[in-house]
Amino acid sequence: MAMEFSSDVWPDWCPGCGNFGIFTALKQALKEAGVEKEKLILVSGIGCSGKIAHFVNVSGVHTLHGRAIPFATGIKASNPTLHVMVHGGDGDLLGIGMGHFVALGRRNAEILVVVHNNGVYGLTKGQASPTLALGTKTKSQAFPNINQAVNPILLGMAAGYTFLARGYAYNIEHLKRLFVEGLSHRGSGILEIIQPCVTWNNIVTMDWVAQNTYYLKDWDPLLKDLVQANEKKKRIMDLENGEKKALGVFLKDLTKKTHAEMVASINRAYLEHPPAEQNFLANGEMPKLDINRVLQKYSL
Ligand SMILES: Cc1ncc(C[n+]2csc(CCOP(=O)(O)OP(=O)(O)O)c2C)c(N)n1
Ligand code: SF4
Ligand SMILES: [Mg+2]
Repeated sequence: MAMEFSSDVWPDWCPGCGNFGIFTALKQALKEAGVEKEKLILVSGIGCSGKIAHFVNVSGVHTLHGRAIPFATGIKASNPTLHVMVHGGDGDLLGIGMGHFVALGRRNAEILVVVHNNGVYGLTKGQASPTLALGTKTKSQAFPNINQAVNPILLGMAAGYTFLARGYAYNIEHLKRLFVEGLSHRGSGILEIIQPCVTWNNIVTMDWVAQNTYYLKDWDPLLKDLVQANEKKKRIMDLENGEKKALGVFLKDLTKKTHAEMVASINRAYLEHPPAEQNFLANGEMPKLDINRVLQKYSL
């Protein structure tokens, strides 16, 4: 099932890694949502999480540490008909890439940012990441964490993201629904996923998640009217200040224009003739670039 979205690259995450759950839920969601492979671009950063771009059989870029969002923003801006999603680790998106994380919320470009939140820098052997709670000591740290944690949902809300959700890597059915909803949202979205790292984070385990999370019930994420905005945001802050972490869709804000609509408001030709469909002329002629030579040079 959903095998058509598996590439022929072997997923080499550690056995039991939460990334497998994310991978499975994503493939099922793409199938259920009827996403055309050719229309989806998956952009990832550097980290264990970033490898997912090789494993999903869609177009993708495995880019630089912290720079997946600007890559994705450029792709979406040059061709607004594409579906674009970003996958990155908590270190990638909220450490080195935090400036870009905030900038995307301000733009409301239609990009879903998937935060693989494992509380550590998994690929580089388990250092504390920006989402690790103050005072936590995982097995690769000499001392408990002395820094306050960043909350991706609250930071995303402050930055202006219009879709906010949190899932859990091992609840594939629930996570699949979050992916489907996030992919259909018209605006910048964050899907934070609690992703156990079985090798380095011995604190956020399946037992920890069972005891410290709950599923949102009777919660309406829709925001259609600016008058309700402050009340809705205050309620999300109250949820996030609770002792346990809520799982589900917090916000689906339909009050803001998308980045593409904003660009079109200052450039009327933009949506009809986006940059990806324009010819690049050099001295009135197409430049003589043989793209096949470039592709041959960099292909395996
Ligand atoms: C510019 C730059 N700085 C540092 C690194 C080293 N580095 C590689 S992955 C990584 C952190 C990975 O942590 P995270 O983003 O949380 O991803 P995870 O491995 O946990 O999925 C770091 C610091 C790098 N590759 N490039
Ligand atoms: S180090 Fe952690 S995050 Fe990386 S593959 Fe292994 S279990 Fe997964
Ligand atoms: Mg991480």
